[in-house]
Formats: sequence, structure tokens, C-alpha cells
Amino acid sequence: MSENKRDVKNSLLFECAWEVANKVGGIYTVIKTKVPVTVSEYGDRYCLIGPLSYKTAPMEVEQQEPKDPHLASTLESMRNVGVKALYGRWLIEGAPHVLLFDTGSQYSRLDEWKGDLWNLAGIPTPPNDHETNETIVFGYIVAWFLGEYVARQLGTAVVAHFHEWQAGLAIPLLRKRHVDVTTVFTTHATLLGRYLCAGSVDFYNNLQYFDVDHEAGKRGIYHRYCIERSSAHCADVFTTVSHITAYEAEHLLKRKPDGVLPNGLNVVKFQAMHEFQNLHATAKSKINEFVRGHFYGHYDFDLDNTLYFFTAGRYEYRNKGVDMFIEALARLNYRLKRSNSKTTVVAFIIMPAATHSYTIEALKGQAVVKQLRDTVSEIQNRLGTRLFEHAIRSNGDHATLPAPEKFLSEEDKVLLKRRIFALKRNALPPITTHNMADDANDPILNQIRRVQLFNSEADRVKIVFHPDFLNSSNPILGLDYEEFVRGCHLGVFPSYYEPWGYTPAECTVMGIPSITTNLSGFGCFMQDLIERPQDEGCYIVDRRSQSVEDTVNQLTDNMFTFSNKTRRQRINQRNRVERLSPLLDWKNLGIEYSKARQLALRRAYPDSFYGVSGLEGEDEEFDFGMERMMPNSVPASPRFRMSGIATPGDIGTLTEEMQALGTSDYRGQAWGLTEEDEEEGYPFPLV
Ligand code: G6P
Ligand code: 1S3
Repeated sequence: MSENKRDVKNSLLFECAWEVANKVGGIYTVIKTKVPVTVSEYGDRYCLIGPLSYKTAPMEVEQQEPKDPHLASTLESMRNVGVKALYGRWLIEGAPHVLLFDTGSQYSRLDEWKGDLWNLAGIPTPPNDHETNETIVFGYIVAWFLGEYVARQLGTAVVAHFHEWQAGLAIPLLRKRHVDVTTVFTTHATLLGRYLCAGSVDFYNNLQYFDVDHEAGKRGIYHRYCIERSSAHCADVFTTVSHITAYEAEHLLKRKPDGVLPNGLNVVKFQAMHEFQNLHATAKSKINEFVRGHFYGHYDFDLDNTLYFFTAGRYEYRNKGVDMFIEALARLNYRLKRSNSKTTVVAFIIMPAATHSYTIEALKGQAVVKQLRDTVSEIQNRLGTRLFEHAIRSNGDHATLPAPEKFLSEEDKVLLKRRIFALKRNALPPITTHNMADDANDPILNQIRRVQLFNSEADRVKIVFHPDFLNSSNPILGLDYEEFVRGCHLGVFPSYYEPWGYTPAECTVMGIPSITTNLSGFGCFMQDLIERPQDEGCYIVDRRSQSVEDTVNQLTDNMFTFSNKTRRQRINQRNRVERLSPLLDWKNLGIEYSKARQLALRRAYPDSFYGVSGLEGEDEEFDFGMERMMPNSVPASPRFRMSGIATPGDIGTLTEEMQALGTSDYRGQAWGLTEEDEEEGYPFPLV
């Protein structure tokens, strides 16, 4: 690369993603929760780059002047030609530097850049794909910035780490322009994988055989696919978030990843173990309140014997396994009824869909319960006053009290009766809390109709579909997502396509048991680390080597067994699952990112590592600058004992050797599904 010998030990890091200070989905969680460990390693040498959203940035970012003179002069020169940018501190834990570019300020150059992209890389771009247009403008601005920056700052090596195709376009541009930075590209899914899985193909058994260009073209995403593929190929180091996605990327993007960077979380440890159990009880009482309102008129079940199951995520019906969840709920309902169980399961589906507003029924349910509660407390106050007056006037003479109903006035009785009559309802409690934009064609509603889970009194499994994100100011279900999860008993995520899967990981660190599959990155990760994950409250159903029918039965079995647990067993299982949190802590997993950066530096500046003769013996030892932790609180498992001082993060072994290994080196079980199982064995229609 450059003639100058850049300092590789104190490299600078730019981390670039579309979701920096801009929440869209899972990548926001990756970036935001990882910041503290990255800041602890890089300090002021770390800066995130993202798009400037005028809606969210003012709340998320505190504007500052750059202290680095090279950065300041680069930005000034770009501003002089019209590039709008915001530099400052992202107001999150770790308070990292952040640089946000306003893509709107450079749309005038879109056509010029599209032409350049075609000439440079042969990537075509259709006129009206807004997401691709944003990707192009953002990619060109970022490449422009990095090019100018390293032309000014000549002393230190620069690592530029990009996430996902929307932020990846700068990578081929930097490579073509021979810009002296080293690049890492992490993909959190593949475009084609997501599209193929959402259809009804037997994805995993056919990965090797897809005609990728043809499939991408058929789905109108060829241009996006080209951007993703060139980002993967031009990066110095290419990584994914799990072995299952690494396998997918090798076949669909045609480059074998250099390694796996599992997603972590910022785990907060409580002083006392029981604190998170108390949080569960407090949050559960809020969900109880919602349930009383939602099921008014049919509230004939015992909340003390009611369990809350949930699934949540982006609305990808088949990919996130909602089809399987609903089918298994129907079977669970049957089994609970048949066993005369007294347990009721309320299953929540939290998935944003197009809606108009809350339904009148959902609002009314909460209103009538509130009115009843207000009336009861008014009466309670009046009754208390009368009782007090009666007692104080007795002057110690009367040992007996009149019957309590004597204290209830006629007016109180009328008021109470009116409130009780308001609870009458002819229809069954609704499934959904919102008016759906396309009720008749909604896949989730259609599946619920098909299995006839209509919240009838006889049903032991009730369903609530909340087609929106949760927040504490919600008038119906007024809890933040985190609080909601804490209040539930079991998360159920039977995904078919899930590169990682933050939802079960978040359950784990909050001490809530969950079910996932061995087709999710998270599920495979836990299966690799723990001998019997189900004993720890981390259930993993097999979607790889058995038929769909068997998987649904396995899922039903897991839910049924869980429903039969005693309260003590549930408390115990929450304790056990919470003890797994260190496995998912960035303090352990962040080291994989360090390894990826080191590998990128080695590839870009081999002389700085191998010495003048190029002999490996002269290799310099690198300090990853991170604390290596043993998951002390994790239950003993043969797999840990085997690994000695290794950390859970070591599962993604990022080395030069990984390239040399064959496809079979991906972790996880081998693929065992037959086509027949997938296609003919599907026990319920693919809506
Ligand atoms: C927590 C609380 C206990 C409560 C329990 C309810 O563990 O610390 O006081 O009894 O939650 O558990 P459950 O599984 O029935 O919601
Ligand atoms: C992706 O988001 P998704 O829900 O579209 O990235 C997430 C973060 O890496 C990952 O957890 C998830 O599995 C992927 O699918």
C-alpha cells in the first residue's frame, strides 16, 4: 500500500453502518451495545460513521468540533463543496465520536456516481430504488471522506469496518482507488438468503445449487446483490455473525468468510440475584393489568396460574417462524385441554405491521377496567370514612360492628352495578389490538383463523397480536420492550432464517427462558457452548435434521413441558438461564472484533508484522487490548472444561488458516433434511 510506514499498533478505527444513531433493526443493537468495549480498546481513536437523520440525530448526538486536525480539515474541505455532516458525541454509554453524513446534500451527484459505479464495477442501478440510491450516495461520500482523510493523516494505519450492504459500497470504491485503509466487512444476513427463505424453497439443502445471478434477477434485487457481493469480495477481511450465515455467504456471495463475529450484549449484572426476579414480578403485574382489560367479560381464568409466552421481531412470517409458533400453539391448546390443565397460556405476537390505529374494542377494554378500578377505589374511600366515623363514635362502648354491607350506600351499589354491567360483552376478546391495513390477507391472522384460536372460554391458549413496537406510553400495553420481556415467562422464536437472533439472546440476559432453533445463529452458538442447553432454560428445537411435522411436535412438547412446571421450577430456571449471560457479554465476544481488525492490519501491512525478512518467526505479538474473561458464573460444562483458557468468543476463530479449511469446518450439525421432508412434510399451508 503506502510508501510510509503507518503505525499499526495504535491504529484508528472508523466503523460504518446505516444504523449508527439511526434505529432500524438488529444492527443498531449490535453497534450500540458494542460501543463500550470498542471505546475501552480504542478511546478517542474510534469514530462511527452513519447517515444523518434530522429526525433522530438532534436527540442522539451532541455536536462538537473535531480535535483531530486532519479530520477537521477533511470535513472543512467537504463542507466547502456542499457536503453536510454532523460530527460529535453519540449520547450512549461509552459516548463515542460519531460522524453523520447528510445523503440529501449530495443527491445532485447521484447520476454521476451511478455512471461511475457502472464504469468502475459494472454494477447497474435502476432509477427508482430509493434504498439503493441512498446506499450509493452514502457509499460515495464515505469513500470520499476516507480517501481525503488518509491523504492528510499519514502516520497511523486506519481500519474501516463496514456493516451490511447498505454501508458496504465504499469498500469496492476504496479498493479501486487504492486508498490506504484496511477494510473489514461484516454481513448480518445475505440479501438473497432472506428473499429465498421467505418463499417456499428448501433453502439449506440447495445452497450450493442456486444460480445466484438468476435468482437475484428474478427477485428484482440484482443491483443490490452486486453491491453486497462486491463489498464482500473487496474487503480485506470478510466476516459474518454466525457459522450458519458464513456457510450461506460462502455459497451465495461466493467468498468464504474469514471468520465469525458473534453478536454480544452489554450485560448489566445486579448486585443481588433476586433483583431480576423482582423485576419479573413487577413487570408481570403490568401485563396482568393489560390482560384483565383485554379479556374483560371473558376473564374467567386465574392470573396466578397464567403464563405469558411471546414472539417478537420484524414481520417476516416464515423466516421468523411465526407459522410454526401458531401451529404449535394450537397443538398446545389441544394438549392442555386434554390433560384438564388449569393453566392458561396467553401468547403474544409483537410484530409491527401496517395498521390504522388501535381498535375501539382494545381501547374500550382498558377503559372499562380503569373505570371499574376508579369506582372501586372511590367506594373504598367512602366506605373507609364511614367505617372510621362509626368506630370513633362508638366511644369504646360497642364490641360488635354492623355487617360490612351496611356501610355500602345505595348510591355505591348502583354505581358498582353499572360498572359491572359495562363488562358485558357479546363478542370474544379480540386477537389483535390494532385495525390492520389488510386484515383479510394478513398471514398471521389467516393462520390464526385456520387453527381457530379465537380466545374462546374453553381455550387454554389465548392469543394477542400486537402489530406494533411496544413503548411505555402505549395506552393499551404500556411497557417498554425490555420490561415486557421481563414480565413474560417464555420467549418463542422458531426461526427458519435467522443469522443471529437477538430476541432469544436478550431473553437470556434478562433471565427469561426461550426456545429457538438450530437454524438460528444464536441457537447454534449456545448449542456449541453448552452440553444440555435445555436444562439451562435455553431450548433449541431441531429444524435441520427432522421433518417440519416433527419440529412442530418438538416445539409443542417444549411448550407443554414448560406449562407444567411449578412456580419454584420456573424461578429456578430463570436463575439458571440468567447465569448464561457472560457467554453473550461483549466483554467476552468483543475480542472477535479485535481479531478481525488485527487480521485486516496484517493483510494490509504485512511488513509491519513479519519483519524485513518476512519470516513468521519475527512476527510481533499483539495485545488485543481487552480483558479476557472466563464465564465464571456459567454452570460447568464439558465443553468449557475442554476449552481451558479460551473464551466463549473463541468460537469464531479468526485466523488466516480459516481460509484454507474446507466447507465442512462450519460449526453446528450437518444438514440432514430431505427435500421430501421440507416440501411434502409441511403440515400446514404456507400462507
Ligand atoms: C419472582 C419473584 C417471586 C414471584 C415469582 C413469580 O421470582 O421474586 O416473588 O413469586 O417471580 O413467578 P412466576 O413464574 O409465577 O411469574
Ligand atoms: C439481522 O437482522 P434481521 O432480524 O433482519 O441482523 C441482526 C443483527 O446481527 C441478527 O440478529 C438477525 O438475525 C438478522 O436478521
